[in-house]
Amino acid sequence: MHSIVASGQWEYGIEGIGEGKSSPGLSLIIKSFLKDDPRPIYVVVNAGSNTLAQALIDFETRYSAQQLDAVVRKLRVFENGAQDNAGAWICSKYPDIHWIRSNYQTYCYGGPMPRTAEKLQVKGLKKGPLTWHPYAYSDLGQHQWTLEHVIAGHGSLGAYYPLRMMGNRLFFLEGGGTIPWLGLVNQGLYSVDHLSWGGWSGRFTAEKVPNIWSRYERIQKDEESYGPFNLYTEVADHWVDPVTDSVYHNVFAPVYRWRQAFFNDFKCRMDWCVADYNKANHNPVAAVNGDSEEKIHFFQVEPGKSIQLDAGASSDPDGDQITFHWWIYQKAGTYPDPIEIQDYSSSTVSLQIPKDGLGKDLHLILEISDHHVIASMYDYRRIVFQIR
Ligand SMILES: [Ca+2]
Repeated sequence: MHSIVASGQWEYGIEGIGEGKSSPGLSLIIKSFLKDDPRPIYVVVNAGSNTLAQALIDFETRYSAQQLDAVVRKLRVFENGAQDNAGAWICSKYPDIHWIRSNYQTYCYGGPMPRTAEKLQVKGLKKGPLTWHPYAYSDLGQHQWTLEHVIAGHGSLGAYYPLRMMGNRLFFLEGGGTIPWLGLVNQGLYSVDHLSWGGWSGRFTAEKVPNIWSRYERIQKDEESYGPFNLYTEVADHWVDPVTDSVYHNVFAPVYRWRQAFFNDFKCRMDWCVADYNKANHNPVAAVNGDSEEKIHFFQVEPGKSIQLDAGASSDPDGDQITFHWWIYQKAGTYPDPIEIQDYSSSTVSLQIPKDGLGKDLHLILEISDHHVIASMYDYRRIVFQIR
């Protein structure tokens, strides 16, 4: 662990960068810039991005403009909460950078805090869907769930799981930095290069938008002095919780809609730390028309065409029974009207491509879950119909 973990800049914010202000963290970042590897470089920023800022300016002084440009284009940065002024500074100085700023969704792993919900005028169920049964709908209830399923009896890794304490008070379940990585768990559902499609990391704008400020006023004041900057920012979903029929229409819903699945995933995966294979649950594997590769499927279709898809080759490594659920992720696509699916809970599905859909895209999600005594685990495939 010590070879891949290092401290970043010693001071806070942009004041902490400049010539000669080195840190072990920035050396690690530059090492990743220099790797001969065509894949994107994912960076999750928790708290502050000034180590990344210093890495970029150091790289700029030591390497060519072309090398810098290639690095900037490889980066996929997910900034949690814009907690220092370096994010806007980087976006203003390096406008081609792929920068995702989440001021709110990223806190929806177990939250948000009630005061955040109030600030955004989110009424009703402020903590989102209750996914930590049978414990209370409270911060304490979440921590009791974590104690049972993560911290106690799950080996040394589970025992390290931190309690989110401020002073002597418990707050919602710790998950800082988790949401940005969660999307990558489902390569058949999520694409970091198509943020408006949504997934376990939430849902964002399809294009960059200007001057999305930090939620912290003190930081916003600094950001205003850097000049314009553009980044991807979070968007709202409409979602009805199938368990309670509670209706959510807010910026938290793109994460809430997956929360039962990722809480179950967390619970089952923690068993893998200590249990024999046949005593634990494992994810089912979805298949579309016999193809079980974990990927997003694309089909070019004509308007008005009738489509059939078959998920019958989906399987479960534990031999569990599988439930099928096909649904249209309307906001992920560009066709504006709702489309009804008749056989939505069958292993095969029929879909009528709308006659007026020319030029639009339609996102069908195949969601499968297993029946297991520990908890249901999920798998997904996104099918993108390009109506041409
Ligand atoms: Ca299973």
